[in-house]
Amino acid sequence: MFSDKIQVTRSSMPPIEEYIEEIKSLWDSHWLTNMGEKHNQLEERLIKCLDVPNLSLFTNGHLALECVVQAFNLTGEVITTPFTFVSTTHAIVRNGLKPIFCDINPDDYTIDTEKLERLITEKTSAILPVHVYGNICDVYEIHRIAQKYNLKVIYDAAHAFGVTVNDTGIGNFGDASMFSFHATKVFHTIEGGAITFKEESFKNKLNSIKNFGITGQESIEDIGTNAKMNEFQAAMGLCNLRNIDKDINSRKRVVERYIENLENINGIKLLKEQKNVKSNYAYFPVVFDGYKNSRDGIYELLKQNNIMARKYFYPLTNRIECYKDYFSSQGTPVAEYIADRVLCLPLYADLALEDIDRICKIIKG
Ligand code: T4K
Repeated sequence: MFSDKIQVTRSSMPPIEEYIEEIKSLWDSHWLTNMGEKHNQLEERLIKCLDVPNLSLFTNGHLALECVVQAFNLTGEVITTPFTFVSTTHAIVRNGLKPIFCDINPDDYTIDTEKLERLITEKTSAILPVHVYGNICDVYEIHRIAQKYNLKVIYDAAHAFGVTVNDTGIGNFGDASMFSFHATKVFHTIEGGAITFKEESFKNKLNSIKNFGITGQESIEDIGTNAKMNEFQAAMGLCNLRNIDKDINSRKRVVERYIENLENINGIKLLKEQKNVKSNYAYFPVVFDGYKNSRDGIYELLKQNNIMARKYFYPLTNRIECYKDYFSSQGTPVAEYIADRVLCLPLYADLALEDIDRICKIIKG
């Protein structure tokens, strides 16, 4: 039995002296929020790091998603997937729109583009796919479909910080992408998030919506909200960004160790590397399909040993309680199949390799 609990993840922390140094100037400026100096610095650095043309910071990923959906003035129906964190679906519904659930493909658990087109109706205004676990969607096929039907594309890229495809930052695809900088993410600002987007002029709209719709001291043009990132969050981001390459490399070593331990075992399905994609090693999902023990059995076994693996993403969002009378999960059988069998194993930069070996030993029985 492990003496200390091993959680599914653990926030990376910069050296405390580095954070203190970073926040010192706030005691001089007394400027703590509302698009301050650190906020603006972080925006500039993230534009470079993510290799995107435009970016706007938010207080968390969820509000970023809600705001970008609002900013595009979408109407009617938005096609998405239910194999995600509940935030994706809530962001659509809280904007008064109807989510239409498309199934996922069984290889990387992202939206199945072969099933997508038939869900488009005259009411569809956008597609909101999810780069789940940092696996990227078929961005080229989604682009083709969106062009054909004149639809907006907003990616939920909450898991995809730093991921590239064919050497292009993942935030360059679609009309906009949302990144989460929550404490549990590869890169974090305690709570936080960002929208990356194509059109430069869109920034004014996003900045207005995240700041109550205020566009000048005497003008309020949008029914906005308060979703601004404060200076302490931005300072944490500036520190964490200095260590991000090291962190992602450490995560890679963790993932490689899991693979060494768990590959080629009957009934255990691991994610395959995606072609031409640079991963960020955000999650380590394992699908137990025909294994000697079920997903729920392994979950309990690990828990008895103080290892807190998590069933991301079970239940599907079209099955959760608050939507049970609204949506059916009939149309997403692959998502349902995977949600019943998947378990995310602990993964963070400083997870000890011996701990991984012990976790795998428990799984292998
Ligand atoms: N879209 C997708 C696809 C997402 O996955 C998410 C967030 C969003 C949108 C929305 O973005 P944000 O608004 O969150 O920026 C966690 C996170 O809270 C959530 O951000 C994340 N997805 C989701 C997948 O996971 P829970 O309910 O599992 O969190 P919790 O509190 O159980 O934490 C999990 C483990 O993380 C803990 O056992 C230990 C560790 N942890 C947690 C916290 C809060 C830390 O090490 N430090 C911490 O401060 O949702």
